Amino acid sequence: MAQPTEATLYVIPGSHPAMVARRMLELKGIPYKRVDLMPVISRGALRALRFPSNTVPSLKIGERKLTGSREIGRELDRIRPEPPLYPTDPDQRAAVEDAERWGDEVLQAPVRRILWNVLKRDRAPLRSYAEGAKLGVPIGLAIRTAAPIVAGAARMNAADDETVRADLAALPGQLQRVDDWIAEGVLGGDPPNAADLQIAASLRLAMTVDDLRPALEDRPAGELALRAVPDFPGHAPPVLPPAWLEPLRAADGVGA
Ligand SMILES: N[C@@H](CCC(=O)N[C@@H](CS)C(=O)NCC(=O)O)C(=O)O
Repeated sequence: MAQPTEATLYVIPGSHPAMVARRMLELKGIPYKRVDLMPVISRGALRALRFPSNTVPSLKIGERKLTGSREIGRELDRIRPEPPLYPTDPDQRAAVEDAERWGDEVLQAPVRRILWNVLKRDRAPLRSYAEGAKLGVPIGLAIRTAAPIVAGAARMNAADDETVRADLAALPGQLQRVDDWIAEGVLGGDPPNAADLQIAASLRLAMTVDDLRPALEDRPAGELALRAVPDFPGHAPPVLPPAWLEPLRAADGVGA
């Protein structure tokens, strides 16, 4: 079996799919070098490095270059089968792959939009999301000059008020879906599978946002997030309009 010689993971601080790849590498016991990129600027850097696409996570492992949390999960299972990220039973694997796809294609984007909307309102928490990152410039300078990057990222991710308010209204149904998958045994095993990591990273990022945390923390989805992704840097104090959060308050039982 071919063993990876060297692994380098390209991330953006605070990126939830990048956290998926980090946890996969950790669980597999594969040592790697982490390269932190600034959002927006990351696109040009990854293009110049000739990755298949220009988003994070992107991973160079041995001679292979991969982009995408799901692609990375499959490659890591191929080169280092234990512990498996995908079940061997075909039906169980199909269920895990469905949940993983949903985590990538449905849950990731609204959480990303909510965070950029939050940071557009208050840039101060940016520093906390960059904790431990090496951006090539002093963190304080990177943060002080980040206004155009935050504005650009919010625009590129369509983190406008109308979309984010709709995202918040949809979140309770999405949390219920995760709770249901946990009850069915698709999610929540030990060690976590690829879908656990995919979904937990998004929920864990959501839990760094004070406006969202109460809706997550006392339910199976929140427990999964904390277990599968114990450490996620960042903390954003309340900043969203209270009326936008009413659907979440109803879901967490406060004011229901
Ligand atoms: N669905 C992809 C999403 C990748 C993605 O969109 N990553 C974001 C960071 S969370 C990114 O690279 N954005 C580029 C940018 O902000 O310029 C995956 O799971 O790998």
